[in-house]
Amino acid sequence: RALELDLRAAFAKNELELHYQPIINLETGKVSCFEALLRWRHETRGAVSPGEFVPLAEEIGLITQLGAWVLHEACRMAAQWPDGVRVAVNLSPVQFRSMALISEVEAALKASGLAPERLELEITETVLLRHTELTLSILKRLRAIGVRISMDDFGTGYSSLSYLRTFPFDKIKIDRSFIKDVVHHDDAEAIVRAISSMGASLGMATTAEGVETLDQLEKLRREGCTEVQGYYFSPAVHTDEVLALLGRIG
Ligand code: G
Ligand code: G
Ligand code: MN
Ligand code: NA
Repeated sequence: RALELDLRAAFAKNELELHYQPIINLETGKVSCFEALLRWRHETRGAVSPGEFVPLAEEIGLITQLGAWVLHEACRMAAQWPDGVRVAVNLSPVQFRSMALISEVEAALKASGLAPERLELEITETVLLRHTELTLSILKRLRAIGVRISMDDFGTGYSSLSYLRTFPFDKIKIDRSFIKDVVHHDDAEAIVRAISSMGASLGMATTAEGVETLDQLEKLRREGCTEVQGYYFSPAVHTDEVLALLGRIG
């Protein structure tokens, strides 16, 4: 398949980039973290979404190498940011099929000199769906290194709640489908409130994803979310723009 060959070539030629989207702590009003998001500008197709090429990379067995590159690159960049600012990296379920993930994380931290506390790893519940025992032991080892673990896209799967009992996540990222409706739909608002309060009881931070308007932001603050992320503040930006953005948002 053409796209498969192009993806392999793009990776080999170092044409994939990481962009960084700020996450704002509502207590301090400052950027606490940047989420690293893959970007690929194809010569003729233009921008190809990671929603399209990440599943392809998983299918063709490229995700292990690509995931390792993402970890190294994200840690290398974050090591140049101010100390209080962390970086969040998305992990694919495929990366959890082997213990090698642990040594990749250790290698990325060592090579960059980034403190483990400044690295957050985002996983979706798909990761916990299969190979649960292996996954849990990997998560525990990662936690022992000192990195933080976030549950991404929370609320979209069919047993999200049970996973909060299986593993003590540091953070819950509330899926943007709930945030989209939080202003005009009482049920979405009630769900966001319940997740925030549950997070607080369990000692987990709660990040609202996909915040696009001031109305949403104010509602989320009232409902007790601890962090917000979305186009209202900024889309993911090129690495060269990170420091300027920190100057603007704080
Ligand atoms: O940035 P965007 O909304 O287009 O991302 C689409 C999807 O691709 C999201 O689910 C996001 O988590 C995923 N994604 C982006 N970058 C990475 C990455 O570095 N690794 C993995 N595994 N997924 C990523
Ligand atoms: O699954 P994950 O949460 O990692 O995916 C992040 C995706 O969400 C990225 O593709 C990113 O571009 C997208 N995104 C980030 N902020 C917003 C937003 O405010 N609105 C919408 N619609 N998408 C967003
Ligand atoms: Mn994510
Ligand atoms: Na998400």
